[in-house]
Amino acid sequence: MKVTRRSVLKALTTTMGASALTDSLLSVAASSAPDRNTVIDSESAPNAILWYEQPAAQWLEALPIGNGRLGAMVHGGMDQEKLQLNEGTVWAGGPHDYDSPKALAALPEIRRLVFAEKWSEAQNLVDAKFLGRPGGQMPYQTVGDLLLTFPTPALITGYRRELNLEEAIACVSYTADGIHFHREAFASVPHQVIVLRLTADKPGSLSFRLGFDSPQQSAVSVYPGNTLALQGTGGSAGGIGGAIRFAALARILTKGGHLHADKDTLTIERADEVTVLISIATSYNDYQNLEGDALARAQAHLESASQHSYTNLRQTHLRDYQLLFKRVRLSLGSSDRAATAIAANKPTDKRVAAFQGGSDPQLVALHFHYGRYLLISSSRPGGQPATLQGLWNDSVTPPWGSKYTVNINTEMNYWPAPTTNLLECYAPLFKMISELSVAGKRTARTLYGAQGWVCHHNTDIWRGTAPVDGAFWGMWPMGGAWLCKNLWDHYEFTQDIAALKTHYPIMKSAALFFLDILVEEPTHRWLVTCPSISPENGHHPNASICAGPTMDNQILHDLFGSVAEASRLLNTDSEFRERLSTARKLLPPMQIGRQGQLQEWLEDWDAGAEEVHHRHVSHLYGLFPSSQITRRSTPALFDAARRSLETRGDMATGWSLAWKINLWARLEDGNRACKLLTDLLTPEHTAPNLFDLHPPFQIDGNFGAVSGVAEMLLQSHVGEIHLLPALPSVWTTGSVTGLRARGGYIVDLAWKDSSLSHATVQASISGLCTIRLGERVVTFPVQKGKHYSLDAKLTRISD
Ligand code: FUC
Repeated sequence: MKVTRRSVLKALTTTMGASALTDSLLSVAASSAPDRNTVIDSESAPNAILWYEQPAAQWLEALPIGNGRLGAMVHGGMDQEKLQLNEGTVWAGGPHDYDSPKALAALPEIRRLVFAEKWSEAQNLVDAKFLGRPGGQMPYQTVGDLLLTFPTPALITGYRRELNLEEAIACVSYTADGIHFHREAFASVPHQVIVLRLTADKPGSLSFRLGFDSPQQSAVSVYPGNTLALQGTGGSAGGIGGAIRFAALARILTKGGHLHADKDTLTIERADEVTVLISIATSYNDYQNLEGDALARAQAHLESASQHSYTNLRQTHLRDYQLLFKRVRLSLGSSDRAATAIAANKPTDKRVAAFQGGSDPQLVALHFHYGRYLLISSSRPGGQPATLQGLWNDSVTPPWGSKYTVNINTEMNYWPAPTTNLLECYAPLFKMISELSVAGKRTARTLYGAQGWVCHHNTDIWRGTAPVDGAFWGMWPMGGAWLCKNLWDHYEFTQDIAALKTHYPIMKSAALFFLDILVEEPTHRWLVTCPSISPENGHHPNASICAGPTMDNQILHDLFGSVAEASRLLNTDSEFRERLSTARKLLPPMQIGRQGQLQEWLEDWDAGAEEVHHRHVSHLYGLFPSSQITRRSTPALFDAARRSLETRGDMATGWSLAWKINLWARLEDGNRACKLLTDLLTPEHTAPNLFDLHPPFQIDGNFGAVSGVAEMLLQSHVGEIHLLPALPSVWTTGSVTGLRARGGYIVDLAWKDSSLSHATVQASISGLCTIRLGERVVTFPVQKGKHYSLDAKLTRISD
């Protein structure tokens, strides 16, 4: 289909949800297109399609689809199609209490050893008495593969495999022996099934055998109604028996052809069209209860989806998905149109292989849209939060258990949720935080004799909250406190006081824990955590354990501050608010060390630390995601943070690069942020399917990079909306629509020749709006629901 750019944009406005592209921005965006009258091919729009000329030879080339609960990696083979399947509650183990009964008695001695600087002895004692039982948590696991085996064709031409981010549909098409075949697959939220559709341009051409394969303890059988069933149990790990039961059903619906069943396969011959509906469910009710009937649940979804035509399933899926996806549009234009056109017309794997920054800004835009696609596909109300691999994992023993590492990785997964207008995707995270606030109460009581709740550096589907993986990595009591920042962010971005009221008891209980466990350090009498670590970094050889690392103090500054502010907004708990503000004043201040750096620990140990280039940049939490360090309010700390970041160096694993993109954006250095984005998009850190590589695959880098791009274009953490705070010089022309800013705003903006050309702000509450562009700042009153358009000098051009 040939359409003009303007008609594409116009069409988008009709389906957009909370954000609307205004007519004036529409004209700006349209006029910033290479040529207003140029006809572009919507089917190959380079910012929204990943495509390949060959089937996936390995998992990191396959294309992910997901509905937040069901996930599949589509391989697109010609002899055999493989859909590697996931369901978000298929985990190893079962409900379990990890807390060590020996911990509390050992706590005074651990603290004494830390303050006496006997770090090895303190770590050994944590390992012996304080660590979880077992000392590691349970992994997220694959369900298995659905395999479609086709007769081997003699001659294949015109193969193309793609993932269309506008539609959340993965397609495969080719011509075999003169017949054109097409397959498409999507995961539906409204119908809770994965749908695979096969067609050919000649009737009677579709023949294949359908089977399951799984590494789990499982069995395959044939059910009435052309349905194949895989039923099994999640694995055992760390001495905990596998308790989750799952059922995966695949039903074949055909037009024409013959179907027959063997013991564990279904064979279809000479059909005109085939739809395969895949339904998976488990016995998981919640983290303590596995009494659900997996098969009955899977059958219910299958029966209900079977009542709908393929067209109807597809349309319902599109409506649901596009409501979220189309809220945000990013175009980064090009400084060299000819080069971009050539780069953007290449298959995605070849673009990654050739990527060198300025040469293909549209790949950056594609990566941004893909990151939003991955969040929409892996985190939806009713499902589990995005794990280290989102929803997609082909193993029963994935790296780091593909679980939740809450000393950076899970938080990073959700950085783009508010800024890129995907607040609904927060829902599974908020449910998990709520469950952790219950499970973590037991850990607070058992390990610390404290009130409130705690979660250390990892959690799993069983909501383990005790320290795990060894004292050096796991003795960090701040995971729950950091997660609470997301609850406060939600309020800051939405001003939703009703949601804050729901979240407040969880935040308050997290703060209560720290009021109980903070201790006075002997030198300055500051209130500190002890024992703790600055995540995963040793301040001396083999020693990470310490008291009051900078990150802990920064997180507590935020937690105490946000709980106090929430109690004021909700007009409750005035005495508790007083306790919090007294304790907050006694937290250690951020300190600048001998190299002019922001100190990572209470003592100036940075220069002698075990790894000066360590991937974690924990003490820079104060710069991002927090806003305790800013250019205009804390200039000395701002310079010190930059010094620390420079000393750490650029090169690191995927998620660390992604964090640094956000940090350089907050340092208002767009070119440096862009340099790191370029590093992240090269094959060392980005797989052919654009999954971020730790290596191996970890999705946090995808999400962190989306957040980084948003921070380069728009910031809102100091009570003002800062437009284009870190625009790199290679992004000379571009536009973005639908980003969210704190204070309840939605912002569209466009720029040309590296300067703002136009912005639109939509207010969700009435009040005063402050906007910054460079050194220019304007403030004006806004009314709920109204749009305000500004020109290149921030002059209002219409209300
Ligand atoms: C933390 C990081 C590792 C990895 C793991 C999942 O432990 O230090 O690099 O990302 O989480």
